[in-house]
Amino acid sequence: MDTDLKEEISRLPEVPPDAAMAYKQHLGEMVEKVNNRMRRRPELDLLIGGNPVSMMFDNHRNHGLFMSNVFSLNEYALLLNTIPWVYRAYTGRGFSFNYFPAHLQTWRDVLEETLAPDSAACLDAVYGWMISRHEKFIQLSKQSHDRTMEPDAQWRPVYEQFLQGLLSADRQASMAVAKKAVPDLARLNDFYIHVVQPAMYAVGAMWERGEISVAKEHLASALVNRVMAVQYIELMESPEQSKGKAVVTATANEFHEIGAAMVANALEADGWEITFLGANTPSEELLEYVSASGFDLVCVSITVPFNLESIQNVIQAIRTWPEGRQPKIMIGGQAFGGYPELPQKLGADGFAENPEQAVALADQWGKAIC
Ligand code: B12
Repeated sequence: MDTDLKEEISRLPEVPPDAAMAYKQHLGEMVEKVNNRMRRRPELDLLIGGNPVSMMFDNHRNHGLFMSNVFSLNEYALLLNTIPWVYRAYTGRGFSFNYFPAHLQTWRDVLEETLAPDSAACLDAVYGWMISRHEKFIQLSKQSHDRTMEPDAQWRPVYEQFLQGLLSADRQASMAVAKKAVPDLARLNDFYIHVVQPAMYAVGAMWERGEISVAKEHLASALVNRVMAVQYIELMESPEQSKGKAVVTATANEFHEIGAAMVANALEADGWEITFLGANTPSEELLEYVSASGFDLVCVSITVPFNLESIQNVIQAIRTWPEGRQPKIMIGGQAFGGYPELPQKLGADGFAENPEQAVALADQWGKAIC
């Protein structure tokens, strides 16, 4: 993280809860206004590099959600990784760097017009700061990608073959690599952490640079899901004795589910009774389900920072339950990369970086639960 920027954001005004709430409440309306103003700009085609206008609308929606999280959590550090990423991802697809100050200035105008002056003023200071650091964010966006993962030397050949299989849509080759590398459950977590995870990060980096299409990325995800399903069916055994009941899911609006599935499978292999809910479980539904079924452990995955607030809401709701009925809450996923203090700030009992750590932490808690 850039130290000068880190210093600067520490001086930005803290957003009062009512201003954060006003931003959230008016979000739909503000996105609409920003979309309408931006689409009318005569130089739009140049700004968005001839891309469909829906791609720009997507960014406005994601930007609004993200800023809403930044304001509600009062966590400006999130800006420092995310803004360079947004610059890189969109310019990789042909957007001009000039698009960013243009849309941020439009947000400023819309904020001023939509919110009460007090609320608008402190949020405006943050937007003003983002615009003033445009050149710096361009520079940062051109630096190395932070979302790649160097595979362990021992696993590199398997990783390379697996990645090749994914990129060339070769189902049989991917399956064969997985079968050979994971003859039994003991190798499963290593395969997840040293092969599948870096391979999917590489796929993501290629997508981010505009080197592969969304279709190719979808295909890689689908293949990984199939490989994991086959491994699950062939290798998973019923435990003799349950270590406890755990539910694993990705939070509301979170469509990334492969990491959560790995955690679910790793815990199940370790003897936990697992309910895996997959992606995008609405918070209210999750709370109802956990409350009705009496789980010992709730594991939630978050990849994109604009979904952080939803897990905070879930945690806060669980904390109001009678003590004996409160499950342990473990969180994980890429949204926490570079923010070690965030899981605690959100109120979770613990954070784990990967399935291996998740198993170790759950086992540590399990002893206390049982
Ligand atoms: C596949 C993919 C998708 C698929 C997901 C399909 C699926 N079935 O899961 C789809 C197409 C849905 C998708 C959508 C989007 N994606 Co996407 N996606 C990816 C990609 C290429 C791979 C994700 C993955 O499976 N990684 C592998 C897993 C194993 O890694 P992991 O999640 O980190 O999990 C490990 C740990 O974090 C941990 N862990 C994970 N969860 C948990 C939970 C607990 C409890 C614990 C203890 C541990 C733990 O354990 C895992 C194993 O070690 C990534 C690239 C990347 N870097 O991951 C981009 C990526 C995550 N996506 C990205 C983006 C931007 C998006 C979109 C916003 C794009 C858009 N404009 O619409 C949307 C978001 C939609 C939404 N609301 O969620 C960006 C995020 C950047 C950022 N700064 O936030 C990435 C990084 C791509 C990139 N390089 O730019 N995506």
